[in-house]
Amino acid sequence: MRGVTRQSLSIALAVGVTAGATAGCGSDEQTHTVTATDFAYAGIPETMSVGDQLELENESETEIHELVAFRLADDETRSIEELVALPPDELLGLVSPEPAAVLLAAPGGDMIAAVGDGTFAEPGRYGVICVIPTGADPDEYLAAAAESDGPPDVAGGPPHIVSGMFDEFTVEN
Ligand SMILES: [Cu+2]
Repeated sequence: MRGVTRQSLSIALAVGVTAGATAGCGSDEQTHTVTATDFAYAGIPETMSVGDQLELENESETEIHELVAFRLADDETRSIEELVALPPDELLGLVSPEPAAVLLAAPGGDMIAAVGDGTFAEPGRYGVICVIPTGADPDEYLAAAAESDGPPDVAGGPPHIVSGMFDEFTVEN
């Protein structure tokens, strides 16, 4: 079941790899540094302004982490806790057709922007998830990612969301 979750999400995320976010044109954009640990995010603001940007730093010594951000429908009222507990196909449907951003960082490595650049141009509520397999080798993961159109299917345990690696934020005008 958990393996199915990871595979389904990988398929979903593969669709969005060529998408690019466009930076806003306002003058007050801020960059918010998000710190990833095993297994949580720190520094994701509850509310950001259109044009604000997230950047990812990884403080784990062993795990590669990612920040997959996807805009939720305007009529979506469920919390991110409820959404990540949904059956895999339903969570897949929320991330499709493409996430707004996919940022990756290996332990001690620089951020890699795989989808977008971490800038959010559209107001709304966003979910954030990390679906990297627990225990995946960072070098193997990045090498495989460079060869594929989306997150690779590498060996590992359940995706990090199972350990609580998810969050949400709102973007306002
Ligand atoms: Cu993670």
